[in-house]
Amino acid sequence: MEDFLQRFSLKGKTAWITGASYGLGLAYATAYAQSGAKIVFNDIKQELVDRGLEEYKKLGIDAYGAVCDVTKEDQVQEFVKKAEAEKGPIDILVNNAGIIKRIPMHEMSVEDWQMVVDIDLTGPFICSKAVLPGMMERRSGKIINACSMMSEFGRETVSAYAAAKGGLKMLTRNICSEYGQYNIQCNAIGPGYIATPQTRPLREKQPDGSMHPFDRFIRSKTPAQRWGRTEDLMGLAVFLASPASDFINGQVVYIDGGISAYIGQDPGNLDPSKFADEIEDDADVKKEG
Ligand code: NAP
Ligand code: GCO
Repeated sequence: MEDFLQRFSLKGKTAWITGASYGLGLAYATAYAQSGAKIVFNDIKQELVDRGLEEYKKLGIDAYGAVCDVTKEDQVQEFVKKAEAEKGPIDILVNNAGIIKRIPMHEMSVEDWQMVVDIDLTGPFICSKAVLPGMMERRSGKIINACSMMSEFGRETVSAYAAAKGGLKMLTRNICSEYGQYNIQCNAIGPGYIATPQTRPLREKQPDGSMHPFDRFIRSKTPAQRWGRTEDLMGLAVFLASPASDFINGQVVYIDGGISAYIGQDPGNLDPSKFADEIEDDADVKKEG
């Protein structure tokens, strides 16, 4: 029998992670590079791509990066053509790019709703459609979608995001159903609450120095009583991109510190002195609330 651990290797593969200048995308790309893959990534503006290239260079990763808006099919098709010319056929796609808008639904504009759905749901459709023909021809491919707790649960102010991430769960299942016959696996990572720029507004200290109410709330719902760290997700990302997961298809794998299994406790019972330290990368990246 082959060396079992080789099944977790990405040696000789090319991985495209969308929106990977920082945050979870940067973590996935770093894990993939350290597992042997070549890296291509896009982001929405040149300054982010430049930031990403700088980060990858510091990590010793020779990545290809370019500006590409995942909601624009012409930009995506052009990106794939150039990226594959640089780094070879794309074997692994991680539909990571995403945004959230936290606005009460009755106050949310159609434009804001549409922007979230376009990026978080239509973007993965457009990017997956761009790489599927090559994967079908080679009879091999991995598509990994960025689902969320909001693929299963709702909460106030995130209607567009929850609808998009719920839809992304079903798109994951449908790509599995339609392309499994070509040895293409489509699964999703379902992170809990992870310390990145996207969630920083939910953790920031109050003007009086006290904990953000949501910070206290989410720790009372997490058995580990801590936010996730980007490195907590790297192992699962590599597993779902590797031959070791070839018989897993159409699944959302939740990596949430136990939130989805736990009814939670009274936030007032928490003892902040017992909290594990938060490690938040990308502190220079600012995000709206
Ligand atoms: P993030 O910090 O906001 O990073 C998302 C990246 O995608 C940013 O670089 C962003 O650029 C880029 N992007 C946005 N719109 C784009 C577009 N149209 N085309 C190309 N790139 C675009 O998010 P994150 O926390 O790393 O999360 C990454 C993914 O995981 C997202 O899909 C998110 O919904 C999902 N997720 C996150 C968590 C969490 O707790 N952090 C949990 C579950 C799921 P800008 O800087 O311009 O926005
Ligand atoms: C929010 C958060 C969440 C996380 C993540 C949870 O406002 O509730 O931003 O949506 O980003 O999706 O899994």
